[in-house]
Amino acid sequence: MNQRPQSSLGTRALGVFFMAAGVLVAIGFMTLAQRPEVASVHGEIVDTVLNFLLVVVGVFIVVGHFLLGLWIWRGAAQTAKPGDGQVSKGIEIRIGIAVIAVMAIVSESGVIILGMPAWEQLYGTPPANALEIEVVGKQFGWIVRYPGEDGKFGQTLPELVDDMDNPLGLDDEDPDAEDDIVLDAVMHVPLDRPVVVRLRSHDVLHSFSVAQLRVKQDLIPGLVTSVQFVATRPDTFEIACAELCGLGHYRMRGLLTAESPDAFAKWLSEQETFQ
Ligand SMILES: [Cu+2]
Repeated sequence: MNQRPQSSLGTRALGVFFMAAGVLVAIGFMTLAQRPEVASVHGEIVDTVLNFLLVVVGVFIVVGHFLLGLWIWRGAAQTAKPGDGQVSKGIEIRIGIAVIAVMAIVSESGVIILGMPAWEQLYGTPPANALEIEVVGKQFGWIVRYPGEDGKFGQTLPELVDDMDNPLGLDDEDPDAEDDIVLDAVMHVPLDRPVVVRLRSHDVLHSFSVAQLRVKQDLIPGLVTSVQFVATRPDTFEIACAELCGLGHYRMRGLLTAESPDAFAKWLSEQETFQ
């Protein structure tokens, strides 16, 4: 029995370790780096969902670690008697299942209830006044296309793709293509107007990401995906690729400028059309 004090000390140290881990996690949550200032309507909701998740999961982790440490500490002071474990095992399992169920229901239902309005804004039916812009990802850059005055995107053909002269492979026999505006990694959007970005990829998976707009949408080869937003803050933001897409992934960047409708109209009128 002369080994007991030592093992009890070790167990208590383990208890303190878990409680300290809980405290450190709590400090980590409170000193988290701030997200960039939000610049879209749905972005406010996205932030609410993120904050909700951080608080709920944070409380689970901190309280969980603290209780674990406390039980280890108290267990170290007790001597196990034969049969102790079996008596309470059934109750322990039931309590465990109940706790897991409550944690899952609270966190999941909170995310769904808070997040549905943002989902509707990001992926719902676009309003009639929405501005449609196409963004095509390729290794390693972004090609941005506006439909021009006719509001229609011209046809593109893979065999016409030419990195220098016709990066999208626009069909010069299609009248809809004549006034299309094709730009290299530069995008402007008007403030307070819904923008639909339709996304295509020329090669592998990419992801169109603008942190301030709280927008991140994958581009999938062979599919057209889309995402919508309403910009609320005038500024120029970085478009980043958020999907590791090859050795040049890090330099797959673009610039998105959100500006007043007048400034946007002026800028658009200054851009060169396809023909
Ligand atoms: Cu990429």
